[in-house]
Amino acid sequence: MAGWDRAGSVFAYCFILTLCLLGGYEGLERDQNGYVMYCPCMGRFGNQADHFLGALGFAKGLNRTLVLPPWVEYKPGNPRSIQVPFNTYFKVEPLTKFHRVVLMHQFMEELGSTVWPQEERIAFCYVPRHNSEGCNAKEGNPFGPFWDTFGVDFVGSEFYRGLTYDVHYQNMADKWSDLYPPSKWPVLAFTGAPASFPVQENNRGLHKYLEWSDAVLNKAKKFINSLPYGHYIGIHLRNGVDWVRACEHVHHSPNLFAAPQCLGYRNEHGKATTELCLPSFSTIVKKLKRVVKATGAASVFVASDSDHLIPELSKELRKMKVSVHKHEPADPHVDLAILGRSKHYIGNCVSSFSAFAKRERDAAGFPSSFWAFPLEKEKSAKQSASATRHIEL
Ligand code: GFB
Repeated sequence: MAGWDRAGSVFAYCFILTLCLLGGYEGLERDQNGYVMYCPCMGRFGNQADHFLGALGFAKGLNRTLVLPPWVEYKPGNPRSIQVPFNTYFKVEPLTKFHRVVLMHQFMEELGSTVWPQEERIAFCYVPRHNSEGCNAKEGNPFGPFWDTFGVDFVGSEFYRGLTYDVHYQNMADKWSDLYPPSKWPVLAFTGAPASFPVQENNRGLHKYLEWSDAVLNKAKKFINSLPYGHYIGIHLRNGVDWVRACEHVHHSPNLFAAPQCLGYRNEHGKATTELCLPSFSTIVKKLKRVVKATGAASVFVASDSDHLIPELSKELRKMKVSVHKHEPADPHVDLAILGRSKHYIGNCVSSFSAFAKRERDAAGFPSSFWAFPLEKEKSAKQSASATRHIEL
């Protein structure tokens, strides 16, 4: 996917200018209540989407317009992140049903120099970063490339120690407004997302305002139409090497990454297990067969960052006359849109990528479940050892 390059900027500028001349467009009006701006500088798509919902809730709580940041992507071998305009993947209009938003490039082109003059560009962070006295908002990748995309340099730092992003909590929104009134601070520009990870429970429902762009949706629909006639089940297999390594820490992190989506935010439904994070092939086959049987599905769609297990799953489901498919070329957003539209979805509870499809389906009232959940008690090492001895006897 192409980034926000020079040709794109020139084209957009000409397009907006033509609209102004033909349609009497008078440009963006300044929001006197101010703006929230941030760099989605942590993680990949799943993490950024969690943060986006939090930032949307935060901007609403503060009654400031949310500046929609581009999505930050990384290409192997490229030392600088690529910034993909927000509306490449999502429509802007549905978000406005919840709150005021503006695309970042539009804000910078039309209001950047007046609302947020260069000499007033202050970076917000909780505490100083990188052993320095300031936010160092442009230090490292993707921080520098992100702000460079819009020609932003900061002249100072502001630490908001003592304040949190939880505007659902007591009078936190008032505290922000008292300390940073929009008349004096028209733009709160955050070094990272003003949101927690994983997404706070209160903000999960905001997902209903995230609708795929036509470009993503059309690719997903084309693929769905190519599947055999009948229902399909969508499954997410997160099994790349980064994930295998991450799952090794599951016992020390009982609510790792997105795990609260099934375990509860206070581990009400148990602690993360290895099977929950990295389900074995037998766990996958057992659950998949059960769901296929219950729904009468004709096919299975597999989304994966690494091994789709197509031959292995096809073999297991042959007797049930169910075929197994993946989308090519690999495209994370199209994969998610296809998962979001299946008859039933089985995701990985720990993965924030999986969590995106679960939230989209929850908003639409579609059913989903997770690998290895509800939890079965994992055998302790002692029990397994004694079981092995027993078999040997
Ligand atoms: O989205 P994400 O933060 O989810 O990062 P997790 C995983 C990335 O892997 C996605 C790719 O953004 C995609 O680029 N990916 C994962 C996939 N699943 C699929 C898939 O089904 N199809 C395609 N096409 N691509 C965690 C991070 O990833 O992984 C943590 O949250 C950490 O920060 C950990 O990096 C190791 O939550 O799954």
